[in-house]
Amino acid sequence: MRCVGREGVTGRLRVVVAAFLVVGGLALVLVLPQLGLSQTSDERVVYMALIEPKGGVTVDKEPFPGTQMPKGGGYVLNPPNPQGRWEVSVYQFSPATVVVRQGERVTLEMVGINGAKHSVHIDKYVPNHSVVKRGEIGRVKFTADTPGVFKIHCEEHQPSMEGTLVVLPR
Ligand SMILES: [Cu+2]
Repeated sequence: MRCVGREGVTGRLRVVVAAFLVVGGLALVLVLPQLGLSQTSDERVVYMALIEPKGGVTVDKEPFPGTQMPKGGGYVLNPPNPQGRWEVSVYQFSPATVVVRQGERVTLEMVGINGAKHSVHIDKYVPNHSVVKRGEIGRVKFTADTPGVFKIHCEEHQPSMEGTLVVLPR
């Protein structure tokens, strides 16, 4: 029978403690980025879809409402087609509210899902229209140097296609 002396037990204990430290350290390295605690970057990319949710039905199920929609292209109410189907839709940014921190270098990556084109500008930050066509990606970049609440506009689809940029103070 093999006899383990005092030195042998201490040595094994050291190996076990060292193994725990290595595994624990590895776990921290893997978990911290998930918690966002190690994020030091001042870059922020926000992905936005330029969308048009739509609903429709035939007149035998629901009569055409004939509502007077606000002008500007944001709301669309199409009367019944020859098959009796009518449709309603609205153009929107998704998400419509973007929150960033003061000082961040922001990229809004906008994808045109529906609508032939969207001419987008942001009060204070993006004065010139950035045009995004269906099936294309438009990237708008700016540094959020001033805190506050700013409107994001689409020229073609008022009044509904409007977003809000919130710049939180540091
Ligand atoms: Cu639009």
